[in-house]
Amino acid sequence: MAENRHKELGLSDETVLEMYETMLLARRIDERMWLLNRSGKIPFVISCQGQEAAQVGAAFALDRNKDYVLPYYRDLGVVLTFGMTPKELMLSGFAKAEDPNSGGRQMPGHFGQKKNRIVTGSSPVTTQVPHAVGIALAGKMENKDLVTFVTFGEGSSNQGDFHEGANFAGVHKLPVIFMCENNKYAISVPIEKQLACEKVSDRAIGYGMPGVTVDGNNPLDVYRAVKEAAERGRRGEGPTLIEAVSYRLTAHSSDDDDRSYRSPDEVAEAKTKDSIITFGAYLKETGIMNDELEKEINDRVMKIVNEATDYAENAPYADAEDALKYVYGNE
Ligand SMILES: Cc1ncc(C[n+]2csc(CCOP(=O)(O)OP(=O)(O)O)c2C)c(N)n1
Ligand SMILES: [Mg+2]
Repeated sequence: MAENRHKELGLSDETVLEMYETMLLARRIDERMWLLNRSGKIPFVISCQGQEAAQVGAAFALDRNKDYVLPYYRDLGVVLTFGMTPKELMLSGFAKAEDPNSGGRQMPGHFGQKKNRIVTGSSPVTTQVPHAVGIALAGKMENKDLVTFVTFGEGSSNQGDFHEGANFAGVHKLPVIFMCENNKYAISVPIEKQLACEKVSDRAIGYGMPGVTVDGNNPLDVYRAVKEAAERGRRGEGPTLIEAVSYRLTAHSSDDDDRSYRSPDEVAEAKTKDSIITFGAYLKETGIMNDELEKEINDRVMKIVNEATDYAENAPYADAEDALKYVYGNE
């Protein structure tokens, strides 16, 4: 990364440190969830590991008081930036009553929090895409200054929902940012077996919108692309497709064994490009962070993760009758 690239983007030293801390927080929450899963305490984990830079870089480029995010299951970095707390995420992991995402009734990764304009999604992949297009249409009809930001995996970019949503947004010039988090796999299927075109961003031309591919391990590259897309959307010029390329550093989920379809060497090679390491190195090269500050940040993050874990583990489960809530529109 070039020296002080963040300054060229108008980002202060404090803001890039905040980005780094959010990325690290997402990583440490995720790592804790795996430990809790493997010790039998939480039922399921689906990781953000390897995608934090794309998620946090993107979310920092949005307006956290106006814009709507429609995240997919890996987007810990997006929801943390938009105001969901580590405690709330742990409550979801432990499936406790206080979980704001579903009151403890959903699998983790189904993020939703009305007050922070994090729109809840469904388990079938890509359903969030037409939802994002619909919210952008509503915003346009009501003359609201908002953009919607929706993410999905590269495998999910083959679903009809993506193509229908992208086409509608292109035709009606809606302020939607489509961000594909290309982590090179859809469970066991590698990218070469998913797409016949070279890049996911190549698909944009078919829907009359710009398409860009950026390094998903570099939060500043993603920030710039999303910032430009948001400005374009606010000017009424329509949607943008961004492909953020990174790598999934964990198995697909806690129920998957990735050793059956990819080599440990490939994963080890990807780990050398891990954004937690490379962005940390950038902050050190530019003199913004030293070893002491790095330790201070890590200690602060671990304290937050420990407190969130203890709180959620000891929190009560929902009452059985709560299963009937939010089903018939009277709550
Ligand atoms: C419509 C639909 N088909 C299949 C699944 C099962 N499934 C869940 S995640 C996933 C892989 C998606 O891959 P990708 O879009 O690349 O996202 P990633 O998990 O790699 O981030 C599949 C096939 C599903 N949830 N919904
Ligand atoms: Mg994928």
